[in-house]
This record gives sequence, C-alpha cells and structure tokens, in this order.
Amino acid sequence: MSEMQQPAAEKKQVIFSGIQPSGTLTLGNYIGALRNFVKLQNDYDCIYCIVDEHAITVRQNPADLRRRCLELAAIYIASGLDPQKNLIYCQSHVSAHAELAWILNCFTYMGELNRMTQFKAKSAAHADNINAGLFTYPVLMAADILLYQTNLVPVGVDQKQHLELCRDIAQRFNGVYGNVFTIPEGYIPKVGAKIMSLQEPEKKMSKSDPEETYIALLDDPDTIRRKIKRAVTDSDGEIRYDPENKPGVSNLLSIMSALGAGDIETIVADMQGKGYGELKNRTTECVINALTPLQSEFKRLIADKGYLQSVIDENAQKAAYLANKTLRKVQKKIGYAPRG
Ligand code: AQP
Repeated sequence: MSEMQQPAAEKKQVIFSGIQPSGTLTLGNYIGALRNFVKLQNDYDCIYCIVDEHAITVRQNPADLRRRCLELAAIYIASGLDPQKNLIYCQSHVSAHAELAWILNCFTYMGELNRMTQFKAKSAAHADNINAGLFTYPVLMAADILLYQTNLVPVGVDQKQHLELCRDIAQRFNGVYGNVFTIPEGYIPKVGAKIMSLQEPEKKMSKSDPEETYIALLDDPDTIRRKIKRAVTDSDGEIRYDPENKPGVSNLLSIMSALGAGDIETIVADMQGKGYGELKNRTTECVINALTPLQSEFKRLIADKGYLQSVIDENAQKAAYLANKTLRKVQKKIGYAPRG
C-alpha cells in the first residue's frame, strides 16, 4: 500500500474519499460512494477516511459519534475493503488535515464558499447552529484530498461542487508556489450518482433525514420491504425512466440498475405491462440481495472492537506519514520557520 513498499515505476494513482459518521449510512452512500470504493481498491492506492471532523459541523451526541466511527470502519471492511490494502482511519487522528485546512482557508474566498449549495441546504436545516465550520467544510474537504496528492475522488454528484472548489484552491496555490498539489479529478458513477429520498424523490436520500425517507445499510429485510412499498411514485402507472416528471419511479429504476439488475433500458423493457407493485418487489429483492452479505459481515466485525481499533490505529499512522510529507512541503513553501 504505502509508496515506501513500491518501486517508483509501479506507483499506482491515489484515490481519496470519506464518509461522515454522522448517522446511519444509507443506500445512497452505498451506491454513490462505498460500492465504487470496493471496485477501485485493486487498481489504485486507496485512502478511505472516516471524516469525523466534518461530522461535527452539525451537533453530534459524543457517545453516538464515538460508536459510529468504529461502526463506519466495520462497514468499510464489511462492504469488501481490505484494510491491508486500503487506508481506513479517522480524520481526527491525523492532525495534518486540520493544519492544512487552516492554511487553505487563507487561499479560499468568502464569495466561493457563499456559492456552495450544501452550505445553503445545511444552514437552512440547522438554523440554530450555522457555525463557521459548516461554512468552511469544503476547505477541510480540499485539505483531505490534497494532503495525499490524490488523483481521483469517488463521490456522489452532490459533492461535485466541493470538488471543483478543491481544484480551484489547488490551482491557485500551485500558481503561487509551483507544483505542490496534484489536481484531483472526480469519479462520479454513471448510474446512481444521486439516489433520491423515498418520500420526496426530488430530494437526495440523506442519512440525517427522517427514517422513512432512506434505506439504511443495516435495515432488516422486513424494514426494507416496508419502506420500498411506501415509496412515493406517481399516478400515471407507466414504468419509464424520466427523472424530471417521474422522480419516484426513476429512482427505483436507478437503484435496481446500480445494484446490478442491468442497464435502465433493459429493466424498463422487462417491466413493460407490469405495475408499480412489481417494480417495488423487484427493487426490494435487489436491495436485500446487495445488503445481506454486507450485514452479516458487519455483525461479525462489530463484535470485535479490538480488531477494529487496531485497524484504525495502524492505518492512521500510515496516513499521517503520507499526509505530513505534503504538509511539510506546504509549510516550507509559505514561509513557516524551519523546525530545528
Ligand atoms: N443520495 C445519495 N446518492 C448518491 N451518493 C450519495 N452520497 C451521499 N448521499 C448520496 C455520497 O456518499 C458519500 C458520503 O457522504 P457523506 O457522509 O460525507 O455526507 P453527505 O454527502 O452529506 O451524505 P448524507 O447522507 O446526506 O449525510 P448528512 O445527512 O450527514 O449530510 C459522498 O461521496 C456522497 O457524495
């Protein structure tokens, strides 16, 4: 995994992505992010972070946050990520993230941050706590990515705007100090880049929304069946992919396709003459088949807290080594006094 173990000629490209331990992970996180992490692990040097520093931009219960960090490590591994090949660790355990974020704050304009749609949505949802961290969240995300000289960032489409800002910040910094940062590209899935809420299919499925709006990765089959049965569709009865006019039906088709039921056109052709009840049954089957193996592996892993702790401890050390190399270079470039 580490560049120390590989001859320069074989060095793979670097992937960085993270998920917040801010709630129960949803099918949206799985399809938009996790599932792609697993596909990429053999071809890239992958760093998958548990972004607890991002999570505290919204008020968290400390005991829940602590528990969810280890749960997220278990979910990463249960979904097929090999902790020997991928760096799985907590963001707060590598202080370089916060240190670089501060420096990059000084290379980011208020006007840029003001345009971020996630800030607008989250400040509307948490009107009692519009803190500066919520506003500068994309700068911390840029630091996360740039610390590792990342080439590719697998994310859902909701993160595209943040990624573009990260590229702008990196280019601005490089423009002043030379080629310090690799400019990252997004890796956004063609199908399933934005899984929508089951109850308001015009909105993204989100783990901090009410329970009935999302499928949690750890929902049991009966709960999955019930939630999909109650998913909002429409009244024209036709199975067709048309996200603008038929967001609910299109969302179910996207979910099926992303989970391996074939491309959307084939599913639509197969479903001709069938009703929404059958569409929901087929979607339910796909979701249960995808999540069952992950859930049983999760149960096994979460029972072994010692193992999970050792994974995040060891991987944080490896991540810190890589991150500090970039941080030291940045500090030198901007003129911090050398360390004795
Ligand atoms: N609905 C979605 N469809 C596709 N991809 C999604 N992602 C999130 N929701 C969807 C992707 O999951 C990764 C991790 O997201 P995150 O935990 O960092 O935060 P988020 O994007 O803010 O996700 P949530 O579920 O909406 O969390 P809360 O409610 O805490 O804000 C990212 O790659 C994201 O694109």
